[in-house]
Amino acid sequence: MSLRNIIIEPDPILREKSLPVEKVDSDLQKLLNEMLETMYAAPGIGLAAVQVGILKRLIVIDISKEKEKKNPLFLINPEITFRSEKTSIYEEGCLSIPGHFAEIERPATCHLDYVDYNGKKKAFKAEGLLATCIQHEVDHLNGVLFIDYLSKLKKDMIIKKLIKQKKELDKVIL
Ligand code: GNR
Ligand code: NI
Repeated sequence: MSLRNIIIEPDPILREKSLPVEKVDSDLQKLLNEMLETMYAAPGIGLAAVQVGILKRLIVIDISKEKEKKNPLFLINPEITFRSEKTSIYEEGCLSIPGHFAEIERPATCHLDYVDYNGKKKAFKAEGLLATCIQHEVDHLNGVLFIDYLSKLKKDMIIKKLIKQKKELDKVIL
């Protein structure tokens, strides 16, 4: 099992729209498993394929707490079919925007159609942190990041810091 590298903003790949998956085969399942291990290692509660440089509509999520049993979700071609009027606010972070967090308001509940790990069409209703996480991940598949919901001033400040961090990293590696 190999871990994948997580792409950090700013990177044009993160702004691309991911493409639907045509079929679920063992290569795709291997990628999903590597995404899950990469997410657990980070650690994070969700990961979209684009964050490891693959423009496919694939998401892994596990919002279980440390002491609880793991509860991985593999979501292929996820489509949000309903968003509630009622909203909720969560402090969001993103593995592609390390070290930055912000309160983001989103629909409190959503309904999701998707294809599961075995290629079967499924649907469920989500609320709470799961609903927020699903919307955060589906945004990734459309090239959207949580900082896009902040004021231009806050967003620019975060991007500036990320660019600086990348430059510092380059120095260390050289
Ligand atoms: O690890 C993550 N935590 C998180 C917290 C609140 C709302 C969304 C998330 S997703 C994030 C991992 C990530 O970047 N997924 O794309
Ligand atoms: Ni993210």
